[in-house]
Amino acid sequence: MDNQFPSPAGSAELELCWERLARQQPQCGFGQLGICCRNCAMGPCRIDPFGEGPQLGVCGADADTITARNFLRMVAVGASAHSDHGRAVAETLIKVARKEAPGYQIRDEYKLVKLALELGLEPKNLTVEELALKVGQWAQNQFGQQEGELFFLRRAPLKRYDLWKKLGIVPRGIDREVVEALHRTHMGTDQEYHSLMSQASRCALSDGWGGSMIATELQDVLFGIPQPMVSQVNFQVLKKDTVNIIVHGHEPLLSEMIVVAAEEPDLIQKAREKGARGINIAGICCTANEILMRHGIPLMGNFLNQETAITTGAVDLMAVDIQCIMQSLPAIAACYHTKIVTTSDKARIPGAVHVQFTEETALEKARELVRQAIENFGQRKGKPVDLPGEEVDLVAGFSHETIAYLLGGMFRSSYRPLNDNIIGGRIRGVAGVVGCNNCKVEHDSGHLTVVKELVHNDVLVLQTGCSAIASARAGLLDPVKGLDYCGQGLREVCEAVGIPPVLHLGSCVDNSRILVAAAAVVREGGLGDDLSDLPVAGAAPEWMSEKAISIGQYFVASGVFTVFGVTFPVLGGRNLTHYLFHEVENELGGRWAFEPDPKKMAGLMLAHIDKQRKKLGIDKARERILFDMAMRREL
Ligand code: SF4
Ligand code: MSK
Repeated sequence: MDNQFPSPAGSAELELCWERLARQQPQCGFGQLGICCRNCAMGPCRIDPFGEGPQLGVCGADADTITARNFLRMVAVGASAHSDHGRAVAETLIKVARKEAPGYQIRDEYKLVKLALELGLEPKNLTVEELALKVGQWAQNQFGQQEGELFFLRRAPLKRYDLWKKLGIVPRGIDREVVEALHRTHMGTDQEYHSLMSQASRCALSDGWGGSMIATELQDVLFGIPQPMVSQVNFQVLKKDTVNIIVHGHEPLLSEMIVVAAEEPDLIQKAREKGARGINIAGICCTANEILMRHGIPLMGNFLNQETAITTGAVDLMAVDIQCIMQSLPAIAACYHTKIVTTSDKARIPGAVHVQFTEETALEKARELVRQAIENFGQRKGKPVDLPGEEVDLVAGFSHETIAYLLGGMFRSSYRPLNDNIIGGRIRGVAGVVGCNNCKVEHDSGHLTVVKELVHNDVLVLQTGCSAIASARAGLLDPVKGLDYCGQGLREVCEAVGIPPVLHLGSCVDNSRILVAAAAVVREGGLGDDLSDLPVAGAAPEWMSEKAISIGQYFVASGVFTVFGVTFPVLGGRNLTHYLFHEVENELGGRWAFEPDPKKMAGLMLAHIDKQRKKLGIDKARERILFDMAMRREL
């Protein structure tokens, strides 16, 4: 519960999330265990976890049903958030194709054509716009599709796809699975926890291999496939003498335009006239990750930095879009000069200024926001600015395509070197460490303990979201400094290829890149024929969002061992907990685990990776060969 930052520059009385958490104590134990239900007006009902009080709700629902319904609702909300993000990108692509979105362009025609060919479209004789329209409309249809199956499921290994079919959990359409999840949790509908969990898998798969994947793919088409680039992270990326704009949330649609507007000479001139050296943009949360990956815009911080960013006194305007935005921001900003601007009709906050973003007027609105920030710079009027810490260098921008290029080269891009190094034992396994901050845990400490322990034990770590920002701040995304944390085997590979031991793959929707990369590793051969055969594990050490539950469930349903820290939302349903932590592995090949101690969490992941290596017959120590220059060149 530590706030590692200095007290706010403007007011000693200001309450931040840590103080509000303290005021919430003691938090409801029934809620923490997932055994309260308010799904109908005969409730709210709660189950006594000690077995002495009521064991059934008024309708007869037991602890497993109640926890399963609550869990499924979390998956549905998480999947809807990611997928609605994907829908917005599809709509933008369509508007760009119809020339209704001035300011945007299709930056990656190569990815558009590649995607079109995968979809079975014939790009020949079509203009880029005509092709983009077809791809955008295809994506839109994936949301409303009523029958059949989502297209991207076929990117999974055949064995996995067949398993999903056999289990009857193939998602039909994205919206349909979210709606059915909500329907099943209505009072008196699905009251069998296995059945509810099947829908949790189907709904979560419609996120990971559906809505999130659509968001990632189409953002790459519109804004370009990320390429590795150098940037910085920390409070120091804000500058005392520039107009500072923070973009925060998840969608890159408006922030891309803010980046364009901030480079326009007349706006820079205006900023200078106000006494600023220039216009500076920095990001928080996943909007930050999106524009970091494609423009190298620096990271101010992650989820738990959104309030402390304002308390630096250096933020002239914070533009927020959707998800993970605290309602407290306008109240905190009121103690400073910062202007909080909401930009999505889906995410309004009392006390914030609202500037409605539309694709048709995006650049115009972006300029308006930059102008407001410039005006507001004048309101600082010599008030104290406190920028703690140091700027830390990082390299980000690792899409699944660029990882293949880096490993295999532009002309034979391939995951073969990765597979060979896993088989040879230089790389023990691969871990996805993702997810939020949670103020119940010391800021970033869960992420950093897990990641450092993994790389020390030769596990290559793939990251997204706020977890990646935590590692960036600790220097783990620096290809030189990051090596200090590595075991010898991982270090040799990272040195040879020139990558950090922790690869930043992007925002929360970009967890879909991890799925695609894992499928490519299976396809490359030598490590089994399903995702569940791989020596890989997933973790969200400091999760807080319902989106994390959806991500966890689609990882588990894709065959991945997945550990969450902080708390786990079904612990009051004993049978359900046993099912998710143990039995489900027999069906899906993946399973959940809960471990609040990050060191032990890493231990569980390493034990799983070793178990997988043994099953694959690659657990025997091989003779260690140090790479000479010729071998490095070959790699
Ligand atoms: Fe209680 Fe059942 Fe209504 Fe839930 S659905 S509030 S358990 S009566
Ligand atoms: S922003 S979902 S706090 S990772 Fe994607 Fe961070 Fe979690 Fe939001």
